[in-house]
Amino acid sequence: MPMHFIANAPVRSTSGRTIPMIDPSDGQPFDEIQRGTAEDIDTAVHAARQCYHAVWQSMAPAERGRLLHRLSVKILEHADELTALEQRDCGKPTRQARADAMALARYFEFYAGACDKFHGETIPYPNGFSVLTWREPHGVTGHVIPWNYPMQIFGRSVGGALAAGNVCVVKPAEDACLSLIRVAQLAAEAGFPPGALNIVTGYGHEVGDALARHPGIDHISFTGSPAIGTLIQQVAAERHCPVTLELGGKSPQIIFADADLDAAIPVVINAIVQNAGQTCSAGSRVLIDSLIYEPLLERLGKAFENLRVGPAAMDLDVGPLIRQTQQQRVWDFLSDAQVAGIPMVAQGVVVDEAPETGFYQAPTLLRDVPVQHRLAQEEVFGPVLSAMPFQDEDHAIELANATRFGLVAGIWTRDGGRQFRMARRVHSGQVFINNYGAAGGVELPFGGVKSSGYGREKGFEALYGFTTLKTVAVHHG
Ligand code: TXE
Repeated sequence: MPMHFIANAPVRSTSGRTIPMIDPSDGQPFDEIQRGTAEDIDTAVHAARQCYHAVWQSMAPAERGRLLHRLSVKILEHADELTALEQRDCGKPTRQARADAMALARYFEFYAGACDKFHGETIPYPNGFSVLTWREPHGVTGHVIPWNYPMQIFGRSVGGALAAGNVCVVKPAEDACLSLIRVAQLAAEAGFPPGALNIVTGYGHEVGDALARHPGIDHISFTGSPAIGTLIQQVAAERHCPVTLELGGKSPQIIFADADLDAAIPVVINAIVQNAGQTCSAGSRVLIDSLIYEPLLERLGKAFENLRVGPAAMDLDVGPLIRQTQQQRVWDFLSDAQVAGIPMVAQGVVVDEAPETGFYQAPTLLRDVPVQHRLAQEEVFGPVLSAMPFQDEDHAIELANATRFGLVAGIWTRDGGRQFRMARRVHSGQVFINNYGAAGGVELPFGGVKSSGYGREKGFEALYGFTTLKTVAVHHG
């Protein structure tokens, strides 16, 4: 049975209780994880702190980099196993789960190289002073990981934190954590000292909350819902603990009449059906130039009808949703759409082989979605794309910015001036022009504005968030 992983050893929860793991493809339990407690978090934080003071803090950055690189290699060596774990846990089609394992390895490869290349500055200063800045790790960082991309979000968050010189306590989501327990074991095999990377599983309101409240946690990185992000922020504020929040979005794909539609269509579809739409950066709104609204909707509709949904192992276009409550959430949005008279353009097909007990949802394209409707305002976190027409650039920007979120925007146009005008005016942390996601490169800083959160992970930029700056002024006469 999977255990917590603390100080390089499997640890049973002090609760003596477990949580069943459910396979989203058939809705059946297939394993159990530890139902952690505040006491378990305390044990992990102490192990981390001891490691930080005894070993990690004094380790040469290049040596830390070698450890991260060895972990990256181990992940590649175990890519099939990690793919299978993630697939079972999350219901991901094989290609997606494998891509996630590869991305995880790449994060550790990237951050391995960053360890000994991140440093402070000297500042020109008069009157016999030398002034310099040191980039210092926070110490023990806490990471609350969601279930939609466990390996990827672990890689971007924990990879950056370790590279910056922190040690980590990780609380994966209760729905999907098997791959991360395995990665922590691999880290131990790679030579990580006991306590550098610790995993405590369990429910958010129990271990997640205990992690956020623990005085031994010096920084919290949270990816999840806006509601829990707010809670974490409040809890952290009580002891002025810095927080990085990534809280999802309602990201627009803006398509002008002069766009290369052959290029745009598959990307627009993938941006909403990848991982069954359970992606923080999902392109869940498509804003279409009124000049091409009808013909483009027709083409998108045909593409939706060709999408096939089924069990993860069948490796179709779309797998199941993570759990029944998530399926119910998507159904609620769709029934609200029906009540509001929002027209459905097309739906994909759930294949006959999909067990009735699995959490399947056919990808759905809706049109003329009113900008104030919750379908245009809230994250569905399912394969539901809302289309709406715009008249000109101003109107497109008005619609694009009319939500409380600001994570990603896609802009499709051949007009160079318009590309930059739109990119400047749209409220988002990332803008992709004539693409969406830039193939997810780990080098690209990622994060949001407004209710999508703040702070950046991925890329070199993440290292700023995972460190604090100390200014040192020396007077030498
Ligand atoms: O998220 P939660 P849920 C959005 C998405 C989805 C909705 C609900 O719209 O439909 O959130 O999903 C931990 N203190 N996103 O309910 O609860 C929890 O155990 C500390 C967007 O699954 O926010 C898990 O590890 N931690 C998103 C993590 O928070 C707590 C990814 C996320 O769970 C906690 C996931 C607490 N009190 C959902 N309560 C994205 N940005 O990608 C829960 N958790």
